[in-house]
Amino acid sequence: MKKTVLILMVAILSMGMLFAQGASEAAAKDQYEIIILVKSMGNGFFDACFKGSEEAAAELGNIKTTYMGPTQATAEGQIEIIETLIAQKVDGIAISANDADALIPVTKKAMAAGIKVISFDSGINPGGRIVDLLPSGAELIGRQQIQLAAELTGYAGDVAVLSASAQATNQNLWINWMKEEIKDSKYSKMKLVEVVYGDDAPDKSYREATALMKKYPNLRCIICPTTVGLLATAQAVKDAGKSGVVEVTGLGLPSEMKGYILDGTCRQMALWNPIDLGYTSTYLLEALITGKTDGKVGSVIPVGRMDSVKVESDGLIYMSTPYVFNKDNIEQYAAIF
Ligand code: RAM
Repeated sequence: MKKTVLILMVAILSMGMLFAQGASEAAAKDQYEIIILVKSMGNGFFDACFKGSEEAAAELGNIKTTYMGPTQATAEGQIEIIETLIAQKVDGIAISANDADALIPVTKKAMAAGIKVISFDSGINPGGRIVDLLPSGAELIGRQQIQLAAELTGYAGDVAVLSASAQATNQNLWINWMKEEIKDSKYSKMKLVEVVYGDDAPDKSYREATALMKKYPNLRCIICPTTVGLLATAQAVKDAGKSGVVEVTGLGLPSEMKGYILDGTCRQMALWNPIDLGYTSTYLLEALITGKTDGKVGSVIPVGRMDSVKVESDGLIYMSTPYVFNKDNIEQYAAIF
């Protein structure tokens, strides 16, 4: 009887050891495969994010990073890609989400399969990712967009917003804060007439900007909280011969917008460093995959040359404040991103 118990115990113990060994083997691969899954391909902002991811991967030495995204900025396109990544058993995915909720079932499935999932730039709601890396607080970004427009228009006139897709998490949060900011009495002579969506597609954004100018003959400013929308709008306004009549501002890539900043079509705009965003996302994924962190609220996670980040409530991580670009500093930044 005693002997049977002993044999059973030995068997259970060695099974446990086997499992433990299996787990530690899985955690100690030479190279981990991560994916930077963006809203859509062909967007210079995300190209810069991926540059940062490659930089981090080279520093870390144990990460192979791959750049992916649908052709159009839709949740469906991203869901399809995530399904294939689950089948491929990648180790981690950093997603700039086309929808805060629609991706949750598939990212939950990925996490249940052992894949570390984070969102960056445009978030997935809690439950669908471990942490969400934000460039800055949404309030700061949104309020600043109205302030930039007010300075350009002398605090007066009709303004419109040309956004990315209607479901984009990040733009929608920023636009909500823009609507809050413009309620302040100092903007009483400014009116937000409409929000339109260019879907982060250059041609659709151009058409929407042109339509806004036709629909609102007294339009004084178009605010574009999207790098794709801003570039297309600057083009549309310039082509319409309305530079200086319809002011253009928003969030823009210095390298793409330099010409329009210098010719006065877009006299000021804001953005953060997308290279740093991709770099930090990659460090975060590596730390989660190798078990250096569990990403729980309160964790402080080292992120290479970006020092460290702290996980705040709801798993949110904030980077720094956006830069403001104008003709005096654009050349310097255009050379970087
Ligand atoms: C576009 C994308 C991205 C956003 C930037 C500002 O490139 O919509 O998500 O962060 O603009």
